[in-house]
Amino acid sequence: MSQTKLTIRNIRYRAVEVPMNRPLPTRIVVLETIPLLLIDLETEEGVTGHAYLFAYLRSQLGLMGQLLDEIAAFTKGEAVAPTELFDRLFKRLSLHGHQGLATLAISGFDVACWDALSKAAGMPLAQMLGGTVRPVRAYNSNGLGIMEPKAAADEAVELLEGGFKAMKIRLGRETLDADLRAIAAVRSAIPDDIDLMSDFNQGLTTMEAIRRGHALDDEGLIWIEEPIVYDDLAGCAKIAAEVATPISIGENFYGPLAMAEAITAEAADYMMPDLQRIGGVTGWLRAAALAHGARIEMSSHLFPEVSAQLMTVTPTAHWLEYVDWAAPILAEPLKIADGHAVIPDAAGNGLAWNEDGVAKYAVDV
Ligand code: SMN
Ligand code: MG
Repeated sequence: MSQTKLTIRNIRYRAVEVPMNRPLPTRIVVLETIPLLLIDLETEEGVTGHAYLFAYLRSQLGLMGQLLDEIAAFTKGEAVAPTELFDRLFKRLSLHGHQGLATLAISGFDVACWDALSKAAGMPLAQMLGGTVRPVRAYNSNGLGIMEPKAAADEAVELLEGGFKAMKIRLGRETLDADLRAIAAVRSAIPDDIDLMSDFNQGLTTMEAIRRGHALDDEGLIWIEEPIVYDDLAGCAKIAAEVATPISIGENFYGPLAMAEAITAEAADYMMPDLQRIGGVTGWLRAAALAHGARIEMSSHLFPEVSAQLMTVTPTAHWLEYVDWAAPILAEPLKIADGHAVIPDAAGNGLAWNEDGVAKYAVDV
């Protein structure tokens, strides 16, 4: 049954902390569990929209929940009109600044709104946005943290499962030589036609990034991600100009205008916004238009379930980042076939809760 109009009734949220299949040591932090906030946007018409937010710290979940309470109080009784509400919410929360948790809360709300709309329309989100349900090329990002070469080689072989043709290795060991040895071990363990992305997780200085970048130019990497702190756009631009391997940034853009600034600064060759930082579906669509205008390839960061749907309507879509982190709490974890994400042919954005998993991993915040 399709609904012509939806009215916001309430926002509910629950916190979980799920274990990872493979803990992920990065240059700056070791991830062992994934704290998630599960959002249910309830409407008067009985359609419920879903989204989840990811926090690096469990304590952030409670703060994001408080911001969602504010958003609920502000939008209760309004039509589910995410594009319009997006701008009003940004203005409303501007006193806190546009960056940070407020943007995350707006993004989660926005994703849940679009889910409710596509459910009411009886369409997958991809179709609702004018795209089609089709396989989306993905790279496997479920591992290859900062680890010894032998362990990295073993893990790389595991990451081929699902027919992946690309995977991402985290870099930023004590020495360049240690990174090169890890790359060599991974390369020797997997077929020649597998592409490798890399990620420094902001761990270097500009000059060290240029030095290591030049050495990595012989490695055939698809990209070097976040070599330095995310908001040093001038430093990023310097590295992108010096290093031949494409530089990719974007997971820490808060809202599409942050991406516009990075494009103006020529801060990177590729852009890879993150659904919960760029502003949900609404923010993503605006970012996709910016990337199109600048003729820059755009990849996704985390949130593969909803991002896969969005990649189908992204003119310069490049690579979907695949992680399985939310699988324990999803009724239908995202399927991968032949290295591509399989968008479910069902109404909505693909997120539904596995209540047993949610109960098992529930935490108080
Ligand atoms: C990353 C993201 C989230 C947690 C750890 C590492 C990484 C990535 O930057 O891009 O996957
Ligand atoms: Mg990254």
